[in-house]
Amino acid sequence: MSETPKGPQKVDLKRLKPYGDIMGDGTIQICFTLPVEASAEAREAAVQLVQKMGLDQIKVATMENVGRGFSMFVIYANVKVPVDFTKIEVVKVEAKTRARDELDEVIKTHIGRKLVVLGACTGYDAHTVGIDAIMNMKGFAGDYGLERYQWLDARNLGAQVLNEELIKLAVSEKADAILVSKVVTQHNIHIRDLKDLITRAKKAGLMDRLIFVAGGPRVTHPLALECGFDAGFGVGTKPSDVASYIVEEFLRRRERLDGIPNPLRPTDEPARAKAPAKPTKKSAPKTKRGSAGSKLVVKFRPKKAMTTGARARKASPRRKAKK
Ligand code: B12
Repeated sequence: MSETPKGPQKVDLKRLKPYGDIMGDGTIQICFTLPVEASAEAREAAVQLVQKMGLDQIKVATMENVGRGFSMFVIYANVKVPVDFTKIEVVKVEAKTRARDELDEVIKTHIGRKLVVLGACTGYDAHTVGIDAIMNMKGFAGDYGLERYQWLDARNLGAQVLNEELIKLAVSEKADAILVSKVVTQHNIHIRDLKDLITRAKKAGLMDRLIFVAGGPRVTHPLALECGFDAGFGVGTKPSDVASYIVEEFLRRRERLDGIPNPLRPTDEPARAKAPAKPTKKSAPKTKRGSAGSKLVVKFRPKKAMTTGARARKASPRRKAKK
């Protein structure tokens, strides 16, 4: 048993380590399965693996057989290396999550019409649960979906929607935002499909006004930016996070394009000048694909994110058009 520390334990943010029972001890719990029966040899193999991961003070808390020929381990061990928390910067979606009532009120008062939001799971992907969680009336984790908002005209198009169909609908329905769910990531199909949508949107001249939001368990905000989207949301996203972003981004963009003051702009932030007739082309910040970590914090991202290489991507697989 370790001694109970006296007084408040000070966190060293420059040398941040996991917390076990003493500040800075670096204790973590790991769980994995080995494809061998539980035995003294299996235990030793597990310990050696954890040692090779660079951890020390290894304690095997649990070793159990799981099915025939497999053993499952729960191990406590200590991380030796810290991270400097004071140097961490993350590219984040720029929006404060607001309540549904507040957002409805903002749209009603400051926009005066319903914002049209189209949601779809695109390409070959048939995983609708994620986009349903965001769009459907009942919502997700106690948070009502976008269909429940009085001032959002939210339409869930379901699964396997073709990018070209989505673009056509965006034009005919005068959509303000497109929400794309990508769950299957095999062979990076999610990236190809997302980029393909943006290429089509650019050809259709939709990039200035339309807000592009991507989501899915392996989608991160930096990845979405890399694909030319405006924002990306991952695991645990709630509908109100997305609605808040759409409303804020709509108002930011309107200020930039039309010079109409953004009522949600923090008072300490300067107003954005009206955009020139031809917006200057700037690249999106370079980010590490799929990682949350990055050197840049994006305050406002101008509409342009595709790299030259991205244009060389192949078309996404498509389902056959409905008759
Ligand atoms: C249910 C399920 C299915 C169901 C889908 C039913 C349906 N109507 O959706 C069925 C059985 C059809 C299915 C089929 C397949 N599946 Co499946 N499936 C799953 C499973 C078990 C759960 C997914 C889920 O519903 N999650 C719950 C939702 C709420 O979470 P979520 O999607 O992450 O959504 C949240 C966030 O990501 C975010 N979000 C999601 N989308 C969006 C969009 C926007 C705009 C925003 C803002 C946010 C957002 O918000 C949500 C709420 O917080 C996962 C494994 C798992 N445990 O995750 C495998 C999984 C996704 N499936 C997988 C695979 C491989 C397949 C198949 C290819 C299997 C096969 N060989 O046939 C097929 C593919 C079919 C197809 N054409 O797409 C793999 C994908 C691997 C990969 N990364 O590519 C997984 C991970 C299983 C695995 N471990 O192998 N599957």
